[in-house]
Amino acid sequence: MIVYEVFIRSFKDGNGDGIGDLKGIIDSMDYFEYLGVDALWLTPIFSSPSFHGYDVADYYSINPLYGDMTDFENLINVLHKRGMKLIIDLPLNHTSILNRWFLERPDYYIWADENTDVNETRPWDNIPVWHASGRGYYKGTFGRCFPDLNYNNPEVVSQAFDIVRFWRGKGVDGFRFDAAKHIYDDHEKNLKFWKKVVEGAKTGLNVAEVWDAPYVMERYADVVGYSFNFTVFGALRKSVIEKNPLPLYEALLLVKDSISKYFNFLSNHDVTRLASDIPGEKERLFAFGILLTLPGVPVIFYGDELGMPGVYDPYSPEDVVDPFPWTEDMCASGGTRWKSPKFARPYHGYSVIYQKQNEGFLTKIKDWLDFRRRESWINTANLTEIYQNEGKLVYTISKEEKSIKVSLDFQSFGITLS
Ligand code: ACG
Repeated sequence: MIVYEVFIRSFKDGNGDGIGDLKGIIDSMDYFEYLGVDALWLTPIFSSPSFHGYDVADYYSINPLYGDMTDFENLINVLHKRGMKLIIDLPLNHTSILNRWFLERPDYYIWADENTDVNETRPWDNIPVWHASGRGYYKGTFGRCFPDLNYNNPEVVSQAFDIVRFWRGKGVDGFRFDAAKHIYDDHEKNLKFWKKVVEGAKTGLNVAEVWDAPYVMERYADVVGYSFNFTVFGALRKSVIEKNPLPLYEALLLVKDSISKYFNFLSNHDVTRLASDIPGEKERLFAFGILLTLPGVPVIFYGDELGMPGVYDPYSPEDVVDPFPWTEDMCASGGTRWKSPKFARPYHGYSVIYQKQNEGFLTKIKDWLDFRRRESWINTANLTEIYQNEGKLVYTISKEEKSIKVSLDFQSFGITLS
């Protein structure tokens, strides 16, 4: 199974307003089939005042810019008919400040009391967590517009369960649980919460977004089904950039026993795109080769298959979600134009059409995608016999009678399978 992350607003416009939408995704089925992906992960689809949608105004709605519930049901039907699955992104930690709960149900949110240090900041980047309002200070880990929900209130917990059941009832195959470690300030409590959520969702294909140490991510994977593999993500890039197998080798040793519980990835909407860190095509193809030979579920961030560049800037996060270049001019029907392309510019050879006609990166990566589709057993394979020396890294992937030895040469960027 291969998963493809679609940032809806930038992907394909189906109704001519220049904004990517659900109908546009339906219109893209042949492309997904060409790539050979088995599941889509859609970034949040709900009503929201932001371009990314991680601040939800109404969990039971479809953002009108992306379509309506009928479009959503159509999308599920079309995907399922083609044998593909749908994972939706669900940010349950916080809502939008415009969610009516924020006005009507203050008890659904977290308010400072006399013991609270309202100058508290996030441990990883010193951004303030508490925000002043006419009703006192409220908590918003991701900023003033993203008030955190209060999961010490049982009503909020049951709201979360209802939301998950509702979307499972619509036919979604699973969820990406956004910011999964932030629900409570305590992993044990979080794990209990997610266990119940997943039971309510009757399992499904679920993945926790927990950007943390490997042993932490692994615990969430055990409960939810999968975790994103931030360990391999960082190490893989470092190894390719530095032409040194050591970072990846060390990362693989840390995650090898649980590798099949991970969604492995090279980029996502929160980081600099692969092509901006690794501009060389040979090196990038090598990175894809590693991704597609590792057990677990490989995830491709839309546009990485074309070598779209994009440098992440937390103050301008839309830089990494440039419009998907279907055509070189980027303004043909279906192209999205809600923002000007900052990095993936027109007439630079990024488009699907250009690459198909000129044997671009897309056609080269296709060989690796086809390989992974043929060898789909790798998803649940074991990773063994990992060693490195003299600029090479070797590992074996095996399952029952099947086995492949993968030799990676970090000097020539060659991959040998035997
Ligand atoms: C998710 C989404 C993201 C979204 C939100 C909010 C959450 O993917 O798009 O933002 O709905 C933290 C959170 C994640 C969050 C990222 C952006 N991602 O935990 O849930 O921020 C450290 C911290 C992590 C932190 C990370 C960020 O521990 O918690 O992620 O830094 O850089 C090693 C360490 C590891 C450390 C890393 C990196 O791996 O083990 O602990 O992680 O190094 O140093 C949305 C929008 C944004 C908008 C935001 C408000 O997409 O544009 O700004 O909302």
